[in-house]
Amino acid sequence: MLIRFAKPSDVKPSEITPRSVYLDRRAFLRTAAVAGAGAMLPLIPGGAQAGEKLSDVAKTPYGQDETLTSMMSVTSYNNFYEFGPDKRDPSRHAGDFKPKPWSVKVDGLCAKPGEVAFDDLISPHKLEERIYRLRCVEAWSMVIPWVGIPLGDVIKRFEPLGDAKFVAFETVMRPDEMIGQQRPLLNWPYVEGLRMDEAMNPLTILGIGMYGEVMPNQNGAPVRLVVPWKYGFKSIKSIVRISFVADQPRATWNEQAPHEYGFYSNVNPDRDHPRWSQRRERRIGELLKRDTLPFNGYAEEVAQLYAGMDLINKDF
Ligand SMILES: Nc1nc2c(c(=O)[nH]1)N[C@H]1C(S)=C(S)[C@@H](COP(=O)(O)O)O[C@H]1N2
Ligand SMILES: [Mo]
Repeated sequence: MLIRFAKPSDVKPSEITPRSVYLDRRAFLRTAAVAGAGAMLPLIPGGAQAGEKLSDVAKTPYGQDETLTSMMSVTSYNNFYEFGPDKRDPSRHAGDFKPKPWSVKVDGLCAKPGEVAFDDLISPHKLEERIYRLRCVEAWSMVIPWVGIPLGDVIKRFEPLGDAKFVAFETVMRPDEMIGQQRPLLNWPYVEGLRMDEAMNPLTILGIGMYGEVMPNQNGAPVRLVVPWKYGFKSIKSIVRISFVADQPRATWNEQAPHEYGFYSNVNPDRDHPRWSQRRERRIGELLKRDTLPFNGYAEEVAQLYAGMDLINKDF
């Protein structure tokens, strides 16, 4: 599904960022200025680290034909139960979360395990901007210009062994900074997993930013998974541990309600959630619903990973 490629130097920001985003950003800056003066701030993306810019980000062809969801929506309508179960909770409560310093423990079935500082995890790789659709299991979706690096390139550096069939991920546990973790909303810490070939697929990235800036706290600072063909909950936020394992690892929502949320959770309009249809979705910021596409529109790249599997009844 590769679309026309333009050299990074050919693409001006004005060509890749729809006008609505600029307008929205101006509105954000205005509100932020007012908030700085001490006014109340219902719509401030609280966790945004003052919009620290990321430099040296290569443009890619991914999603160049898409209309971006506004940064305001993406940073104020979130699922991040560590900060509370309401969509507004993360932007309200993530402001005091400290994503620096950060390190990630890499362990399990690999030749080079270790505890890696955030910079050492990321800096050997070239940062890319990729515009991906994110489809939540709750039937809404967004289009987000992520900044990140292919997970597969990172994985290779740790030299996983032949019997490592899955990769397990774990979110940080910090009840002092994450008020949602002070209650048993979920079985903390949040965990997720991918099969090794899913983790190595070129579409899968470790996201460290969005809209050209470092990852806002409410979106999973400083590093999260982005797996665009799966329901949003597979894209685990604020990762502190990556483990190579032989057997299918635990996954938080799958464990919570196995008949509702499968381990694979590939976006699938033909498989209803037991309590609602997955046929259509509402793009945040749009009025009319649109059809949900198999594998969230990425079938060409990933459908072959599931050849012969029962994606409705067993391997959903
Ligand atoms: N640790 C953690 N990761 C998480 C979640 C969460 O509650 N905790 N929510 C998931 C869900 S359901 C979705 S839809 C996406 C939302 O990402 P966004 O807020 O950046 O849009 O994050 C996913 N990652
Ligand atoms: Mo979600």
